Amino acid sequence: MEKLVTSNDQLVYNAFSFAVAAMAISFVYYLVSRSRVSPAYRSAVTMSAMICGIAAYHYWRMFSNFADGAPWNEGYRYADWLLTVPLLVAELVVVSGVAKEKASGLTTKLAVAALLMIATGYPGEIAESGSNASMIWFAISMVFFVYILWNLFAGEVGQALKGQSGEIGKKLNNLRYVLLVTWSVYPIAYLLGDSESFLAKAIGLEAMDSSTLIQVGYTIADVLAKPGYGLLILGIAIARSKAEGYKEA
Ligand code: RET
Repeated sequence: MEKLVTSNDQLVYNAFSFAVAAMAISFVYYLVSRSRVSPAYRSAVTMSAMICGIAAYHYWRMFSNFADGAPWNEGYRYADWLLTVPLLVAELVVVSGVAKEKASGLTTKLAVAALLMIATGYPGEIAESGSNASMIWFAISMVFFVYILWNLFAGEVGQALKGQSGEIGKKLNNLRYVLLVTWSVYPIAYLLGDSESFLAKAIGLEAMDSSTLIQVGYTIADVLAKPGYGLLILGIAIARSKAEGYKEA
């Protein structure tokens, strides 16, 4: 094993170690929390557990990869996102209050968009910094990103949310803003991590260790967007269960 010499390396090492712990314990927490919500919303909590379990595995792989000083494999991160991002949108539909007849079609649309967003981001991520390929794939991936956000704020999910007031309406509104803010970190980190990108140049990041920034940035965003977002989903599922007369086990 090579020594981790710089403070940049230590920062990445610690961030990955923290993420393994956060994801693993959240996996257990969501598994045992299923009985707190009525059967109608259990699939959402199950999906939170799946998301955190998948992430715990991938962060463990990234942590070991990094600690061993092996050549960096960005594929772990994208494999994780490919599995977890469609689940994140699917669990949102479960608690959103979209009519049952519409829910499965909507889940498919959003999950496919999420999949394509990640799949088209990957070739850009591994392309050379500042290359045309890096920016073209970024633009293609952004189209799917914007489509998902559009759906949450104006499309079918947006419409469903409009009709919901009170505590549940407020919680759902918070959920989509948390999604908006945490998900926006990814394309920004992508641009900052590409030291030749217009954004990195504009704020003078060329001289910085951009791979540290991108890895730590993605890690913080992942902890907020998976276990953190899962807490909001659980809160909505509990509120809906109560409103429908379910008694917590
Ligand atoms: C990429 C490539 C560049 C363009 C865009 C991207 C978006 C990534 C997103 C990832 C979300 C991940 C989550 C993970 C888990 O918890 C792929 C960086 C738009 C939005 C929420």
